[in-house]
Amino acid sequence: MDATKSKSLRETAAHVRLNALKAVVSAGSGHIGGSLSITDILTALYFHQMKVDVKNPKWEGRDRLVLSKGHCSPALYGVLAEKGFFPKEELKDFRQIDSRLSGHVEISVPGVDMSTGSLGQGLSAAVGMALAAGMDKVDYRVYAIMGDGEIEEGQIWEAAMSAGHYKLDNLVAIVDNNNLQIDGQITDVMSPYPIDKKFDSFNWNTIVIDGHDMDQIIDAFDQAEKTKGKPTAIIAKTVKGKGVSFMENVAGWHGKAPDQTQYEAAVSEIEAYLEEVRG
Ligand SMILES: Cc1ncc(C[n+]2csc(CCOP(=O)(O)OP(=O)(O)O)c2C)c(N)n1
Ligand SMILES: [Mg+2]
Repeated sequence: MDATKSKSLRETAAHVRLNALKAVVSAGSGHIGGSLSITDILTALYFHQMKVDVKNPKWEGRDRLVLSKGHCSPALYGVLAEKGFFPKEELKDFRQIDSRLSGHVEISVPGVDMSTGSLGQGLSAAVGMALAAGMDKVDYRVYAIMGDGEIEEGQIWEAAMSAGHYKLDNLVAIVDNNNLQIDGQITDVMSPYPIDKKFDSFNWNTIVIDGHDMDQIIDAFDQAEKTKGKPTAIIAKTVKGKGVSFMENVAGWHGKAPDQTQYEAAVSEIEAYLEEVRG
């Protein structure tokens, strides 16, 4: 990928981080840690990889995304608003009683392909969509993002088995490997390691990347597209809370909103980063 494109994606990701923070601080609640760990991946998907049409969100030929870790709606709503699926001003109404932007991801929001929030189910939905593409003879790709704690759920592995069995090469699963779940380190709760070998054994193509490096993210999507006869699993090594130093790798920021002072500190840090990227 050329340097200008990579720079522009990094700038966009910073704006998406600001959007996610805005939503969570306005609501006074929400899942910011795991939102910041997938922001770079979501930005690469919506601003580079996926075929979507903001004017026609339900276009049959669009690529689909299932955010299986549906508690991270601030990141998905943040990227969809940045892309223009709905006005950015709506983010301040996140989690309000009359808002369509609820705490977990809802299909009623323009640009959303699947309602999620009950962990463990999203990959099964994505497998169904990927199978449907073949049956309907429509050429689209399906992306599913799961948490590394989430993959402790058994249903994920039934879905993995069926995707391997049906050779769903239009399906890409991304594991947000931030090493933390709600109660702490994934290795202390129920280790899913080695994640790549598990997908490999279900007949998947597996790629391990740094989930904050735009070039590696885009490269992995390219490799997935070139892989025939197998689905691809991208194990993305990430940092929970990425981009806001005091939130990084701290389990306590899983589902907590910053107060006003913390919010302002987070915004200044991201704005300083933006300046740095712009040069
Ligand atoms: C079936 C189900 N069980 C429990 C929860 C509550 N819950 C929400 S987030 C979370 C932790 C998920 O950890 P991980 O998948 O690693 O997410 P991330 O680190 O990306 O936030 C839990 C247990 C849920 N949403 N669904
Ligand atoms: Mg996690």
